[in-house]
Amino acid sequence: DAIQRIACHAFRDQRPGTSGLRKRVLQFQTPHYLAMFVQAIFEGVGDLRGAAIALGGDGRFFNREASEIILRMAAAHGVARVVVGRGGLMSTPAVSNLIRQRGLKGGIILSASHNPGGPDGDFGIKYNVANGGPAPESVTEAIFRHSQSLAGYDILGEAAGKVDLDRTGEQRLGQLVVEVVDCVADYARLMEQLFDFERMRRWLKSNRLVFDAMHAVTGPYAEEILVKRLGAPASALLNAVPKPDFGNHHPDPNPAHAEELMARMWAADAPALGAASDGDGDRNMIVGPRMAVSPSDSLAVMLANAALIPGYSKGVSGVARSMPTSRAADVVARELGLEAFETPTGWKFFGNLLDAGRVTLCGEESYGTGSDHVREKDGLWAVLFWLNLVAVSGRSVPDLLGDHWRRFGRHYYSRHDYEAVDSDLADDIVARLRGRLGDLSGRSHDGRRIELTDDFRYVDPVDHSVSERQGLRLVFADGSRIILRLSGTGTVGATLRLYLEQFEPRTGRLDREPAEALGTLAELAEEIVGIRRISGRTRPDVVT
Ligand code: VG1
Ligand code: CO
Repeated sequence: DAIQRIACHAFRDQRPGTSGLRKRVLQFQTPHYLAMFVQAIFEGVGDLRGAAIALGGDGRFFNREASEIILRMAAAHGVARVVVGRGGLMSTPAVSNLIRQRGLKGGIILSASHNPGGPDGDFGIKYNVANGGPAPESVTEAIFRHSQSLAGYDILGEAAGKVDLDRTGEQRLGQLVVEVVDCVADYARLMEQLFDFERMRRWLKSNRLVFDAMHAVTGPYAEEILVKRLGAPASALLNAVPKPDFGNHHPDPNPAHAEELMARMWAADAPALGAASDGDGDRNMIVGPRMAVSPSDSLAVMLANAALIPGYSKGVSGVARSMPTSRAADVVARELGLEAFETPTGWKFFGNLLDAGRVTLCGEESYGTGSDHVREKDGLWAVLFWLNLVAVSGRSVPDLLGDHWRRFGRHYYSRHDYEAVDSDLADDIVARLRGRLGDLSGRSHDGRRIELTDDFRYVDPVDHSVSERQGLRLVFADGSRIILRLSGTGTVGATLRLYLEQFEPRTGRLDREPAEALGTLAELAEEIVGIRRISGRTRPDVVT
C-alpha cells in the first residue's frame, strides 16, 4: 500500500497559542514534528475524510516543504480535494474567503504572521473551520489533546509522485485531487464588491499612495488590486516581491518595523496615504503625512464612517474589539446606538459574533481590522477602506482623525512589549499583579482612583463558552486603563505586553504626542506592575 504508517513519539509542546502553533523553523524541521501536528489536526478535527479543504501559506522559509508533507498526509487521510494557492502561497484573508466561497470544510494556513522568517526565523500552522475563521478554542484544544497521545502518523509514500505547486489546475496525488489556484483572483473580486473602485481610481489620478508589502504575501495582491485595477503607479509599492526571509526584516506593519514607509510618510513630499501589511496579509498599518493612525482609532473611524463605503452603506450591526484594544470604538457605537463587544485577544473570538450577525466590524490594537466579508482580519481590505474613505470624503488622513476626536474625544493609546523575557520571570510578574488585584481595587494612585481590577473572563454571547485568564485589567475612574498580558504568539522566552490607554474628552487637548500624553500613566504602571524593576530591563523592546 502506498499509504505508510510512521511510528513516532508524541511531542509535548504542540499546544496552539493565540493563532495556531508557532515555533522556530528549526523546531519544525525536527524529523516528524510538523507531520505529528498535522496528524493531530486530522484526528482532532475529525471528519475530513471525503472533504474538500484549503491550503495556503505566507511563503516563508519551509512553506513549500510543509505544503508537500501536508498534501501527502491529506491523501493518506482520505481527503477528497485540497485547493491550494499557486506556489503554496495565499494570504490569510484570501484563504478565509476561499473556504467561504467554495463551501470548503476548512483549511490549513502556514504562517507565523509578523514574526521573522528564514532558516533562523519562525514558522507556524493553524487550522480554520468552515466559516473561514480560525478554529475556536474547543477545536484547538481537541487538536492539542490528540497531539499528546499520538503514536505516529499516516502519509502517502513519495513513490506516489509529486504535485507541481506552480502549475494551476487539477492534479492527482493518489486518490486526492489537488487543485492549484491563482491566489489573488477571487479575493480581488470580493474587494470590488465592497469598495468604490471608480472613485478610488479617480482619486489616484491626482493623489499619491504608498504601500509596503514588507517582502511578504501581499505583494501580488497589491500589484493586482492597487496597480492593475486601481491604476496606482508601480512605484507606489515597496518591497512587493515575496521572499522566504522577508528580506531579513520583521514583516510587522508598525512604525518600528516599517522604517522605509515611515521615512517616506515623514518626508516633505509625503504621499497622501501610506500603508503596510504583515507576513500573511491580515494586519494593516495606516499612515497619513507625518501621522500614524493608531489601530484602535482606525477601527473607530471606520465604524463612524461606514455609511460612506458601498459595502457597508446599508448599515452595520455592531462592533467588536479585543479587550486590550482602546475603547474608542465603544464611544462611536454608543453614539450610533450599536452593540459593542469586548472579546479576548485573537481573531477566533470574533467568529461567533460575525456568524450570528451581531457585529459587522471587528478590530484589535495589534494592527488588525476586518469585517464580516471574511472571518479573518484583513490587511488590504483595511487599506482599501481608508483609500475609499479619503476618496469619497475629500478629507485627508489627519483631517479625518481630527474630525473624529473633536466629535468623540480621543483615546491616547500605546503598547509596550518586553520580548524574550525569561518565562519564569514573566510568569512571576503576572502572578504578582494577579495576587494584588483585590488590594488595588478602590485604591488611589497620584489622585487617580482604580475603579475595577480583574483577570478578564469572557463568556461568548452566542455559544456561552467561557475563556478565563485573558489578561489583567486595571480600569481607572477617569477612563484610563492599564492592561498586562502574556503574548501567545512568541517563540523565544515570554513576551510581556503592557497596554496603556487614557481618554481625553472632545473639549480637551486632542493634539498631544501619545508618548507624552501617556507619560504619567506609564510611570504609574511601572510603579504598580514593576516590569522594569523586576526584570531589570530598562525599556520596552517595541513601543507601538
Ligand atoms: C498577537 C496580537 C493579537 C493577534 C495575534 C495574531 O497575539 O496581540 O491581537 O490576534 O498576534 O495576529 P499575542 O498573543 O502575541 O498578543 V497575527 O497577524 O500574528 O496572526
Ligand atoms: Co498576521
